[in-house]
Amino acid sequence: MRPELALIAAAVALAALVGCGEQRGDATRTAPQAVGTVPATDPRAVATVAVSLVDYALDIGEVAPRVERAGLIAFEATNDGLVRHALAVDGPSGQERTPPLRLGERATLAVRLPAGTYKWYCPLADHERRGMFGRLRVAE
Ligand SMILES: [Cu+2]
Repeated sequence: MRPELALIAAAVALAALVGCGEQRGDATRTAPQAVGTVPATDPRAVATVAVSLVDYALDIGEVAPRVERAGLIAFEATNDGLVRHALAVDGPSGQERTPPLRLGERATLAVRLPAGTYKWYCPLADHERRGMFGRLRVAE
């Protein structure tokens, strides 16, 4: 009787070990990383830049905006103008932009930016030429 019980106990222990191994395997799987528009409260964002879109300028309250840290940056754009506007950032992988926003509408654009200087602007109609553009320095 006793040797049989010991054998059963060993089998149970082995099953538990195998079970643990499978759990470890599941835990190491990584979820796909989302890029683009994410909620403003995204904990992955290293910085948030609030910008007001007006007719016809990007109003951030600074002449040469600078973001202290490189990484995922959340741009919170609010249209405070009378016509439709959007916010675009030319990042390392091309243009990232919000949808067109009406007066009072707001969108958050998350862009992963290494250290450098980037152009941001309103991509609608001739708004960039009319003054809706600027340079954004990141960790420089
Ligand atoms: Cu515009």
